[in-house]
Amino acid sequence: MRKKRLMVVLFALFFILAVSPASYAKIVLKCGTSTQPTHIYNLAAEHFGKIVAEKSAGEIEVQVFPASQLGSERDMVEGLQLGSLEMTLTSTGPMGNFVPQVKLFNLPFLFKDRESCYRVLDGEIGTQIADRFVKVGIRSLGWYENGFRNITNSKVAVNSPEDMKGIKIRVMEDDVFILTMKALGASPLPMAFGELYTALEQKTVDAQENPLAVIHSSRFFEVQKYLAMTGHFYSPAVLLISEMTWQKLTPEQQKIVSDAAVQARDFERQLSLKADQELEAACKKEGMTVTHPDKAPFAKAVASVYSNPSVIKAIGGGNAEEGQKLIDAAIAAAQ
Ligand code: EAX
Repeated sequence: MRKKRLMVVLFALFFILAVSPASYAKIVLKCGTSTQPTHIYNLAAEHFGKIVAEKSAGEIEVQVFPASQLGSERDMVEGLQLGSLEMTLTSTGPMGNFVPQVKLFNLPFLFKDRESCYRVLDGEIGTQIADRFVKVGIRSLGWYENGFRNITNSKVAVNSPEDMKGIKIRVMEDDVFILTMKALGASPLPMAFGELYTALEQKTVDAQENPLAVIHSSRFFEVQKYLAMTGHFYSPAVLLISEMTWQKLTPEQQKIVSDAAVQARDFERQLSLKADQELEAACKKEGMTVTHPDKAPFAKAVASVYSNPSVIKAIGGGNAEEGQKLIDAAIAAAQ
């Protein structure tokens, strides 16, 4: 009899624990990135996690996994679609494979300065493109920043497009990047970021291009002698959450997550600006030879990318007319 009563009590206890709010399984949002732990993506993702933890009273925990531990940027976005990963902060490098309109932001020399980037990304064009992600199972929580990209290499001080002739350069996995480097006379090789350091070290490629924050945190100065401040692409980043994860959150939790994402975005953009102001000197200090080429001949050399029919069609999601409209609108808004 005693035993029976004990069983009933245990059962009741189990039931209470199973349904009471105190025993809600904590929500863990794993957030993967491709870059090193000290890179601005990871500092921002940690900051985002801190805000979310505070606002949710510990109910939601963000765990950051840097350095391609959870796969390449493309793998991670696929993980979001499958529901095997909750979040990622990624460049737009692989995003054109999911939503072709994103290729718009991969066009060289599209933006004049940071203000122009934010105007386009946070405005109508950026919002409309970000909204398309939901249809493919991912949701944008805001445009973050990777930064203006500069060229590093192990062969020659780059002062003009002519210096790029025959240089083997790693690019992100999108045809707009490939076409741009071909237009400069270089030999582009698309490759995931996680393989890049080794490829530079083993001289599989001579060159790569990335924002200063990536170049410095990845210690590319150990394997690259020359840095040319070309700023040829502005590289946005985007904080993404799996739509499956998003739909499991309550409206209150969704609000906490999306508000924190905006705060962390502003924080990250500040870090990115600071990186651009400080890291050129830091790379010099590490032994890099830095050049500041005139950008006009580079812009002229890559102008053909804008009139490439396959690029225009891709940006329009398979419709050339739509693509041209989007390009024209972006140019107008970016000026
Ligand atoms: O998102 O692949 C790249 O070069 C990216 O700039 C980097 O992974 C940060």
